[in-house]
Amino acid sequence: MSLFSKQFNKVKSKTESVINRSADRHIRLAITGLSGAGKTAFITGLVHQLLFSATKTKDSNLPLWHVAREKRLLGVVREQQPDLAIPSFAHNAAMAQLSSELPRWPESTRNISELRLAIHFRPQSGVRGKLFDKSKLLLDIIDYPGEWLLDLPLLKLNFVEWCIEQQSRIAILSQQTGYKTFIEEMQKLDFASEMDLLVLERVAKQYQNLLTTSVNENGYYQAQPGRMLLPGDLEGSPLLTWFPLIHLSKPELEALSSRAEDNSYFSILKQRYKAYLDEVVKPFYRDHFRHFDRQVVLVDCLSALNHGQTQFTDMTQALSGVLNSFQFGQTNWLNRLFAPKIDKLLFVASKCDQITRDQQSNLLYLLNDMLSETQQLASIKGCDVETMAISAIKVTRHGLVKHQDQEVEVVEGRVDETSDVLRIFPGEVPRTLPQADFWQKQGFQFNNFQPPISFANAQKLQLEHIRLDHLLQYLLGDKLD
Ligand SMILES: Nc1nc2c(ncn2[C@@H]2O[C@H](COP(=O)(O)OP(=O)(O)OP(=O)(O)O)[C@@H](O)[C@H]2O)c(=O)[nH]1
Ligand SMILES: [Mg+2]
Repeated sequence: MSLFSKQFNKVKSKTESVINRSADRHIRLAITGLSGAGKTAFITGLVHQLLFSATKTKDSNLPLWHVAREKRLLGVVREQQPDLAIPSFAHNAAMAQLSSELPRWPESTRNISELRLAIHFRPQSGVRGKLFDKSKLLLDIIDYPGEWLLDLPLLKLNFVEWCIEQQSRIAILSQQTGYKTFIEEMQKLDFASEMDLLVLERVAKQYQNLLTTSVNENGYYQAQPGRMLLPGDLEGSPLLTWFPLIHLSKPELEALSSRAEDNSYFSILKQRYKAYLDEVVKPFYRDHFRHFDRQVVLVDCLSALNHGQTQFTDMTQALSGVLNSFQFGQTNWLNRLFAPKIDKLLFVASKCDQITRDQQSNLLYLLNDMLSETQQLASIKGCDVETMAISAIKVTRHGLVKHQDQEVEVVEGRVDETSDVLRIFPGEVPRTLPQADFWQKQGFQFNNFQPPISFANAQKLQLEHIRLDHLLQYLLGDKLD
């Protein structure tokens, strides 16, 4: 090697290490959404497309992703994740389920998980393009339950204020089985008296059951505290053994607050409420949320429509709750707590392969309408907000059938555990927030399709998607130029 090239390589590697250390070479991409929104399927599909597209020599399966279209993608590999204490995202297990004997969706997940990919690419232009023929972007993908974001408002409320606020949930809680027992038990108790641990645990369990039934069985979305739905390691711990006193008026609660002894039910509930905020809610924002660079929020509008009007309204409100966490420009107390740095926020209507092609733009309009209803988008400062409708793993086929001399769009897929394929017209997606008459007509049923039998035992499963390339260009395009 000549002296010149030695010198040049020295300069080059020095510069490379400087650039490597800059923020541009590393992205923490967080994926969230309420229970069942499609987070696990989304990450599985996205990672699959990334790993797969790097092996394609001919046409890219991600044509709208510039780095792939321009054939600058050199390789994508999984690397060791940076946070050793966070469970790894189970990508291989998810792929194994999709290609099992009877293909099925990956199982529901309960906790935060993470995975790191290294995207090797050829820079296109600019200083980096001139200096290097190869560059690397480290992409950390983090999956966490959206319910965790719904706990944020608790940080602004003390226990009494929170109990009063939870009274607005009585209409929904009272529809759940077990509500009568819960409320009667609370009415019998003197909350100023000495706490009996067994009673406290019993009533807390009843409250947790009300929340889980409302979400898992009756299609509601909001539940506080959010960890009661997905307790993970906290199951049964004092941090999750408490409940709101929704049967007491404000003066009654204030009187309790001033006279209750330290060992009373009231004081212990208050203490546990505070401990939950300090030991569960705040650490999430401090240790995780604060470090995210970009955020995807998945929204399953179709299931919410299936559930009905009150559930759909609940989902819109829950979305507003989720948006709260991103309004850092205005909420200074939040800024002090975790000074977030998210610069792109993407709301995604998921599972759009469940509807006919002509309805997909309606789905996007509907999501936009739900978000503008919350009137919070305008107050998100310093962060680019975008919306899209996608399918991370397309398991249906779209086609046309003749019906009374007209061509009608249909969706074909497997709707149950058998291998039968059905051809369905799922119905129309409303273009705007549905009005009362829409719910009376009920002209739709959006099915949960199963992965096709053709996935079974596939050696090299090649998944299809809808618009993941467009999504990748939005989320990563600027980092791969
Ligand atoms: N047709 C279709 N269905 C999807 C797609 N993504 C998710 N689904 C369906 O939605 C269900 C839930 O998806 P998950 O990925 O498990 O959702 P999640 O947000 O991770 O759910 P939790 O872990 O329970 O919070 C799946 O079991 C599928 O039935 C998609 O792209 N197309
Ligand atoms: Mg999941």
